[in-house]
Parts: sequence; C-alpha cells; structure tokens
Amino acid sequence: MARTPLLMGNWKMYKTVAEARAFAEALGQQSSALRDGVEYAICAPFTTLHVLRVMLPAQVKIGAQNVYPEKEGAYTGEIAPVMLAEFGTQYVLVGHSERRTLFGESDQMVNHKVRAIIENNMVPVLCVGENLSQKESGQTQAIVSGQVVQGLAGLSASDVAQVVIAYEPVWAIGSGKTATAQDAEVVAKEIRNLVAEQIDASAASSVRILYGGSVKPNNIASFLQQPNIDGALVGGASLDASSFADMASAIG
Ligand code: G2H
Repeated sequence: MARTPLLMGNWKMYKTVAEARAFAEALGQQSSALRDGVEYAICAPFTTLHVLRVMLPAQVKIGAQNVYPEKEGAYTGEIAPVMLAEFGTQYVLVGHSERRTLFGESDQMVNHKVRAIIENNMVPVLCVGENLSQKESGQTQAIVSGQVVQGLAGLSASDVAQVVIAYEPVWAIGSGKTATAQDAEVVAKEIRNLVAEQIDASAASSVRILYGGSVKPNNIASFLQQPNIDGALVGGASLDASSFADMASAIG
C-alpha cells in the first residue's frame, strides 16, 4: 500500500518564540520546496507551538515532543493530551532516546502515552533504537522489537495503522554518524515484519516507519529510497529553514 512520506523535524530544546517566528517566515519564503503528496511537521517546544501553527506554511503541521498521559490532575509541570489537541497539534513524539535515558521513561510509560495520544486523535511517533553497546553485542533486533511490541501493546490493528514508528539508533543521534541506508532498511523491514506477525498484516503495510539520526540534506534521499523507510525524523538539520527546505527538495 502507498504510504505518504513524512519529513518531521525535532527541535528538541531549541528556539524561543521569536526564533520560531523567524523560522516560519523563512520557510514561508521557500515554500515552493514543499510538495503535494508529502507530509511535513515540526515537533517543537510547547512554548512555540502556537506561533508555529499560526505562521508556518499550511502544509507543515505541528507536533509536540512529550505529553503526560492523564486527562487532568495534580501533575505539576505536565501537559495533558487534550491541551495539545485543542490547538491543532497533530503529532506527539514518544519514547525518544533522550527521554528514555535522561528522564527514565519506561516502555510502560511510553505505551501509556501512545494510547493517550491516540485517544485524543493525535498521532504518536514511537521512537525506538539501540545504543552503541547493544549494537556491538548484536542486540539491535531484540532491543528494537521489545520497544515496538511494548510501545504498541493493547492497541487495535486500526490504531496501529495510524502510528508512526521512528527508528533512531542512539549511537547516530546528534553524533554526525548515521546508519547506512541499507542497515536502516534492514531494521525498518524487521519492524514491519514484526507488526505483521504480532498485530496485523494490513496495519503493517500502513504503519509509517521513519529513520532518524544525523539526517541531513545530503543524505536524506538515500534513506527515503529504501522500500520500508517512509520518512525522516531530523534534529539538528531541521533547525534552519533553508536546511529544512533543502531536505524537502531532496525527497520531493
Ligand atoms: C535524533 C534526531 C532527531 P539528530 O534525536 O530526533 O536528531 O538529527 O540531530 O541526530
């Protein structure tokens, strides 16, 4: 089945409102790089989501980088799914390696967030990936499979079909090192096969799988050419509007 390619930025903890506004204006001036038939999104700090929704070119959707999976309550400092959905957030990152490592986010919490995001009609972007020692000891498939199965636990096949899974080898994040497109394709194919075996063949053919980890304008096309890779989750190279437009052009 044809899956819509997705170019998604992850700004992490970068950009003030003023800087986000400047990005949106600059990308607006380069919007001819944005193509029909491709989806674009920026996952930005909470404080910049409003200005981005108002000012980004209409083809570029907004995403959040985190959420707390309760409806409301005494959770000081947290943001509920309904608060994100209310003003047009379409995607929410879940289980990024920085959250798993720095903030102790467990697979159980990741699953709780995935289900809460779906219940609020947004799309979870489930991030999975092995670290360097796991890669070197041959555990990539076991680690990634475990994160996928636990992250998607309890979802219906139709829900899984809407999910985005981002394969981001931890050793490639912000390091300048990338997996080869061929190696990333091997893991993406394993993820798709796993979804088919454990959940549903139709969901497996619909679920979108992104590659992330030091993606740049000069390497993005090689990943998108792989049959099981449907897009990219891009950190550093998504912070500059010209770089974002160059990546859009490279895959367009
Ligand atoms: C991985 C990626 C975005 P970068 O964290 O999620 O960041 O492209 O900077 O490696």
